[in-house]
Amino acid sequence: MRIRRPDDVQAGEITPPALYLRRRELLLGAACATAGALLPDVADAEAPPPRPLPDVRPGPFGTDEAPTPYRDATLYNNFYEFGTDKKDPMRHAGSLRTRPWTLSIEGEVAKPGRIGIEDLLRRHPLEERIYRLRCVEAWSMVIPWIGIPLGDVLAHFEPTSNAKYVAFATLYDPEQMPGQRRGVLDWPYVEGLRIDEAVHPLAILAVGMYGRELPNQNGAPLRLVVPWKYGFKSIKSIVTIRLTRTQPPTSWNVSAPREYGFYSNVNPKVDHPRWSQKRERRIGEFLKRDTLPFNGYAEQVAPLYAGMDLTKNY
Ligand SMILES: Nc1nc2c(c(=O)[nH]1)N[C@H]1C(S)=C(S)[C@@H](COP(=O)(O)O)O[C@H]1N2
Ligand SMILES: [Mo]
Repeated sequence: MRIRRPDDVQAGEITPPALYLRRRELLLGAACATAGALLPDVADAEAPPPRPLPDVRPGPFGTDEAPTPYRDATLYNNFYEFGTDKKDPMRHAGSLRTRPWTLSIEGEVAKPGRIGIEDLLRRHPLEERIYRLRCVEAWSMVIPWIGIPLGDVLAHFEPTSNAKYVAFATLYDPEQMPGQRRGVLDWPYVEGLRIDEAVHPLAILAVGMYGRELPNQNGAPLRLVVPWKYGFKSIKSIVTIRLTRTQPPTSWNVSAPREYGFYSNVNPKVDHPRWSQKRERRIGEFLKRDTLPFNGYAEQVAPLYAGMDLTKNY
């Protein structure tokens, strides 16, 4: 497993966007051709793939592993706002209205403000990052995300020197998100990062995947992707980002503090109290594979945790 770094990418390797998107169409086409093999209820509930995102350039830090088929990445999801079954988000997330959508940036910033999703897309160039997503439940996927470095988004609002952490919140609207009528988690879903983690160049706000906008079940129109942390840190359908002086609460830590810590770095040496984190099953594969420290991104992110005991700060 090899992580590509920016300087690894040869000029000739960079596919022109038009060609690139056509390649994605083929990928999607091939994936959709297997639809007939599915249970009818699943096939019926499936929304058509969202709109293509133009002008996406290849970003740094991708993996050269094969992406998970689009269909698997869009019907095996965790998004408790739409139910706790893996297929619930695909079945029910159609009720989420992703336009208009406003992101609010608050707290320890010199210029707090709100920005609409379309303006955000106009303001920042879009990059593709092929990253693994490793769930705490010991499955993983490889997703060609499209996004914006989180640090670039934050910079526009000018974080103050008091900004030590970044807190994120998902939309709270039980009418659009029927799972919020049930007490499985405290709503809205919240997550947090330390500021140095948030501005690390690997952390992105994703607005698309597989050459297209995000499907609702994957966290449209805007979600966090922090590839060296367990999947649950990648909060979906974000409406608020708040810079704070103190460590913010995170949904899974609040619900089960013994099982989920604030850091949640992928760590094969720290087992979940109820199961091992040493291996993982790549969705679509049969045999398990070894889980890598920091999900394979140790070279880039291990220095962020120098001197910390990661068995205590799990
Ligand atoms: N708002 C919200 N964000 C969320 C979740 C959720 O239930 N609600 N689930 C998390 C978990 S546990 C995982 S593994 C990933 C799954 O992302 P995917 O469905 O796109 O694979 O989303 C994370 N983000
Ligand atoms: Mo997860």
